[in-house]
Amino acid sequence: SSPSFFRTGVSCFSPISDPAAPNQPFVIGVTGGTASGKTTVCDMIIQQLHDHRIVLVNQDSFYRGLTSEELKNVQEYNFDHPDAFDTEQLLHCIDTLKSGQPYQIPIYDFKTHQRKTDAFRQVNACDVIILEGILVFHDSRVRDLMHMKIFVDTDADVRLARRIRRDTVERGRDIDSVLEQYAKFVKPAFDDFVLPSKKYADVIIPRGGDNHVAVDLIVQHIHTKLGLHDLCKIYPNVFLIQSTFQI
Ligand code: UZR
Ligand code: MG
Repeated sequence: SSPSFFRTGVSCFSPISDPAAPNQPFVIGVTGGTASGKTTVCDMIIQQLHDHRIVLVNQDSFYRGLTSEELKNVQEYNFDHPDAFDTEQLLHCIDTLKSGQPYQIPIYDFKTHQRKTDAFRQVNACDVIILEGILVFHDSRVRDLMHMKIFVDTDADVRLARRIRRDTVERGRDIDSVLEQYAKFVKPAFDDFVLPSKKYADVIIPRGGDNHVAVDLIVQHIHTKLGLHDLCKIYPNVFLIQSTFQI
């Protein structure tokens, strides 16, 4: 009997090593409650992955602009509900980037609750897409585009304190309106939509951006995946080969 070699039928790893689409970017989803440190965690990941082409897509960019009717009653508008986002457009954005095409991401203004009509952020082909936002795990079609799902888990009191500071300093709001909106919309939507989406996470990061160990581990994992990904790009037809002996 002579040794025979055969293909296991599995390439380097799935799903981005799918030989039909060897150049697809690695998609990471990052969610968590408002002001949990999502953006900080994304920035830390991006800093450590400096040798790869990374695009950060923020779900906030896909807020629908409010109509003049909605603007008249803005304190009644629920920005924390999944319907506040244009999810079809977000899906189109990620699909376009996955196919290697550039995409013009809208620019949303938190002060006017409108999209800029004359400006976009152009993003180009990349190795990694990080999709960040309070409700990026809500829609199964968006979830299904992700290869890695991260939930940033920060205590509600810490988040509220940060939210007050951010909304007053950066988003031109007064404390009373922030607290009212928090009680009326932000907290209920967290309980109804954000927290239940934690079950889809592959990784849960306690304490958000303060957790350097968690971010290091995540970055190591992405490096491993991208290393294999690069090999798949160079040798798209090389499959894992296993030797067996036939008797
Ligand atoms: P992050 N938001 C506003 O306050 N104004 C807007 O025009 C659009 C969104 C808030 C939104 C949500 N809710 O809690 C938060 N409210 O932005 C999401 N109320 O942003 O993920 O950075 O916390
Ligand atoms: Mg943020």
